[in-house]
Amino acid sequence: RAPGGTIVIFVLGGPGSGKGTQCSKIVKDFGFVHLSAGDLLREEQQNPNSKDGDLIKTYIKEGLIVPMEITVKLISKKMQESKSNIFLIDGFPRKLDQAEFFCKNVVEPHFILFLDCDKEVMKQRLLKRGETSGRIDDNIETIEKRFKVFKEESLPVIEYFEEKEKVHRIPCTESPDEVYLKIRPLLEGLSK
Ligand code: UP5
Ligand code: MG
Repeated sequence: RAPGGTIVIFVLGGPGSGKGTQCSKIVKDFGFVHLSAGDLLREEQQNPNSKDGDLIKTYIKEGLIVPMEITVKLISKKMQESKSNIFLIDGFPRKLDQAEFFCKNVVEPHFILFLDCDKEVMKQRLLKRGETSGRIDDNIETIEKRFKVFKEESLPVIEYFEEKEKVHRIPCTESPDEVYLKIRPLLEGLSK
């Protein structure tokens, strides 16, 4: 537990691995605050007063990682505004420098949930979701780019935290409920 009592859990995994789905289940049972970096960026992109909207849109459409100043600012603001002290940060950090920056300047994570999912399974989930999601990155061209960026830029983040012995690897090709059964016990000891 960091000074001030803040607990941060990073929920990481490839595109479509089920980060959002599992975080919703955790919120329902434990009441932690769920901060999806992707959702925060999409919200900012749609804010007409934001100067970063066009940039965010371009990066998301290309499956690229938005410069971290923008993302860290959005996450930190939500953390400061919250009365809660246990946060699930979903889909961030996505790059080694982001992980190092956040650990040094915001807080060290309590642990990492790494949703480890087969690429073909993730691809089928995203294509299916793309039929109705309206997300500009749920198309086959962008999905392939997201996989490449995940492998090249985001997997090193998992390795970085593995060296610190902070990673719980959760296989997640089974149903959402079955995956959640493996996650739930890891959270039971944490109190608000
Ligand atoms: N589904 C989920 N679990 C299932 C299961 N066990 N069995 C069967 N189906 C399952 O799930 C995806 C779909 O699969 C859903 O239809 C779900 O019902 C089904 P979801 O829970 O949404 O998976 P998630 O891992 O959250 O997938 P998401 O698409 O959100 O992951 P990404 O990491 O690709 O997207 P994110 O929103 O985090 O980021 C989008 C973009 O924003 C990035 O590509 C990047 O451009 C930008 N970004 C940054 O630049 N910086 C950041 O820090 C974060 C994002
Ligand atoms: Mg998500």
